Amino acid sequence: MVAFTNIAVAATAILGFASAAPSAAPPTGVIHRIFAGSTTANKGLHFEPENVVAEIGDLIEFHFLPKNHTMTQSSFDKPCEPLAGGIFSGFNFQTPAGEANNVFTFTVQNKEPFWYYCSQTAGDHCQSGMSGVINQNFNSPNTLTAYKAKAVGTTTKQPSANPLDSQGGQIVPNKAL
Ligand SMILES: *[C@@H]1O[C@H](CO)[C@@H](O)[C@H](O)[C@H]1NC(C)=O
Ligand SMILES: [Cu+2]
Repeated sequence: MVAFTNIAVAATAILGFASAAPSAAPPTGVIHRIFAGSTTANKGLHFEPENVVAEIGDLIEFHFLPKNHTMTQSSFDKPCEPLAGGIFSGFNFQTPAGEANNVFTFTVQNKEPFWYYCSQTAGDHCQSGMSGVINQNFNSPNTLTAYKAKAVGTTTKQPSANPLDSQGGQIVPNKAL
């Protein structure tokens, strides 16, 4: 059991090195704050701002509003489905009122469009339009509007067996509180 765990850890380390390491890009110092949830738009099922342009090395910081949202990376082609190895906040940010105590952050590693959604199934958040994009290609038909249209009628899939498991980013205290 111990040996197996060690092998798993080593494999993760090697994979992390072979692909883009999460902290590879030198930080620019620019922070983009995105709110998961809303007090005004779409009955709360909304990321604000939902369409962000960011540079490599910029920090993305998700702040969570009521009640129980996630940030889950997907592909454009499969809305409401986690991207294998993608970034996931986990269900770690429940809050009855105001911002959650922690935020979820990661650094932008490339200029490829980064599609994401909320994987809360109670209330079908993704199908209801709770999705967003970082670095949409504005010359492509792959728009956020198209993503949302495609999301309708899908079934949300969860990224992992344990809903609290996050990956690809960091859970850190919310300095805005
Ligand atoms: C938040 O939602 C997830 C997924 O539906 C669920 O597993 C978890 O228990 C919820 N947390 C709270 C505090 O309601
Ligand atoms: Cu949500």
